Amino acid sequence: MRIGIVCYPTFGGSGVVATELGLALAKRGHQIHFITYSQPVRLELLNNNVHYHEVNVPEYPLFLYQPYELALSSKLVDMVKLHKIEILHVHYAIPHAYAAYMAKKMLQEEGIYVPIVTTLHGTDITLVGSHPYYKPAVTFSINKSDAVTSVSNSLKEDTLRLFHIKKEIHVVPNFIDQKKYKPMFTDCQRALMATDNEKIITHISNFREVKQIPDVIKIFYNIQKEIPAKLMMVGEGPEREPAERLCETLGISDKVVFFGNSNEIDKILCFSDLFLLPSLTESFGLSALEAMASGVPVISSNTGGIPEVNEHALSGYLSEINDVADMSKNALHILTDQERLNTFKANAIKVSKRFDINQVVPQYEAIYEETLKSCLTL
Ligand code: GMT
Repeated sequence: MRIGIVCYPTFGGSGVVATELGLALAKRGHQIHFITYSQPVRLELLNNNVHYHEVNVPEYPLFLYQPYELALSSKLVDMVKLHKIEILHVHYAIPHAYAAYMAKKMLQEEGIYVPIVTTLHGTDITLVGSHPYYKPAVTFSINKSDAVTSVSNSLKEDTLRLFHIKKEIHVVPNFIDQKKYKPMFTDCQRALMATDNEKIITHISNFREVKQIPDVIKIFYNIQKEIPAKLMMVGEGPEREPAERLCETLGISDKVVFFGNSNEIDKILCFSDLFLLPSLTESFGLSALEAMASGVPVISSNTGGIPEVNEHALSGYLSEINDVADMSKNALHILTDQERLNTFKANAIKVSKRFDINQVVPQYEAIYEETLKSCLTL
């Protein structure tokens, strides 16, 4: 199949999933066209079947807001025609599903029919999309998609609760390429970050309020009072600076490393002992799954889709949102007994295998085939 993929190319789960999906589909013989405003961060282009097309938005002083949707829909029209793209898979409703619908209508005028598959990732529904300013457009774009998928049952329920949706929503969970996250304990350079007796705790996110960064710091503060430990903070966002200040106030700055955004997530996870994800909401929690696949147990909140990923008392522990005391207690329970830690590490890998790429990618292929078939019969 010739498939066009639209996503956010920056650091962030939806872009990562879209990129990994495109690469996996390319390996399975499909021709993939990424259509985005910059090259997705995890996109390796050394493959005959992978193409990247940049959407340019010419600046014009008259516009207070440059019209990205317009540029994207025009680019989609051009790319569908030029590369004979058969189906468009857009990740994130805003504004991708909206722009794809416009492209579809423009193409129809020329007798070309290209169906749209929209994947909902979470923030497009729970945090941004349900705002009254966006809601009518998001509802419309979802209902006008030819197929809709969501990354967890929880997100499907949220979507049906928050919007008036007439389409069926297929749950296709996020996935992991086990090969990429296979623990490589021999060369993971743990010694660079901590001494042998120190435990390494890690958090990876975009440092937005929803991630509850102060909770991450407080949990670590409680851990390091009891056992030697270091905290690895990976990512960028508005909560980073306040977090650095909080570490200073608590007197733990020398035990916390702020990496900023990193393309070496697998290496960082390789030397981690525990992953913290105390979010307010999370449709799935891809970073938790990536940690688990690397053999890192997860201490998380029990919100949204996280319980579908992190299994309580097996791959880690779940607590109520903001229950720092419970999360700290659970973290110490895992970390203070090496045998128990090893069991949790092994179980984290086992649970992550439920989301193996080879089980999930065929689900998307089936949806593409089904959508193309039903569109042909229209
Ligand atoms: O919140 C983020 O980390 C970014 C956001 C995004 O749009 O990339 O992540 C959302 O999609 C990910 C991939 O499906 C999910 O794993 C995240 O849970 C989800 N974030 C939220 O729901 C807050």
